[in-house]
Amino acid sequence: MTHRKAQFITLEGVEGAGKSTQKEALCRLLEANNIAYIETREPGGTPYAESIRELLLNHSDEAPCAKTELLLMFAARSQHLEHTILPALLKGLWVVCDRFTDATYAYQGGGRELPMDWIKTLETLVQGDYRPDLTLVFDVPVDIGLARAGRRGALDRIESEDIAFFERVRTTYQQIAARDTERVLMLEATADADHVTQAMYQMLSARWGLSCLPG
Ligand code: Z5A
Repeated sequence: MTHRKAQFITLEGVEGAGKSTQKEALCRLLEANNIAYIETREPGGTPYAESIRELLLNHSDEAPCAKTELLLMFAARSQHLEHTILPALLKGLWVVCDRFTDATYAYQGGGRELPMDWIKTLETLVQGDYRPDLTLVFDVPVDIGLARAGRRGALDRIESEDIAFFERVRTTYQQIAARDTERVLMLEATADADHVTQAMYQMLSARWGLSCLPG
């Protein structure tokens, strides 16, 4: 039977893991199953939160320190949750979101090495007990992901970090997936995009009883 309760789905991974590509494929699957949804992203997802995104990602003479970066991620998230995510779910729309709080654990906790309990405290402050229903982590070796992302052109402020930073990000995602197996599904994303899409469709069909699109 098809699962009809509106779901909050997040997509995660290191740069170039293919989140945006697979987000489009996921949306096609929802459409084929007549499921109404919104697409959104973090940081961002409301005009105010998109302004915070610019502050976070643009290069500037004064870069935010790690604590400022962490607080801005949650400031944007608070706005996004209140003005976009929760209203959509209340209307019965599924929410497909490119990154959410797992990215904060991975980038600010893993990458920047800020204490994970700070992130947990802010998560509780901003979200209470609220968590995504499903998180898809696209896992790819850092060098492959960065090579894919690099082909897109100029790198933003966070994309300009070194390899060791992104290795810590990847390891943190792997740890999250190993710990929270009910909510988080990890997909091996080194293969070509169509293979990754088919693996994702099979996982989602099994979870929600959706009809798969033909390959
Ligand atoms: N950030 C943070 O630090 N803390 C937080 O709490 C949050 C975010 C929420 C913005 O993320 C930045 O904010 C991000 C983390 C940080 N920073 N960095 N650095 P974003 O999601 O907006 O941007 P991104 O992570 O840089 O996404 P991305 O580079 O666009 O990656 P992607 O969406 O995973 O990949 P893609 O666009 O689908 O694909 C990239 C290219 O590879 C493209 O040319 C595709 O055609 C190609 N591709 C995709 N899949 C494949 C496969 N399977 N094979 C070959 N080629 C492929």
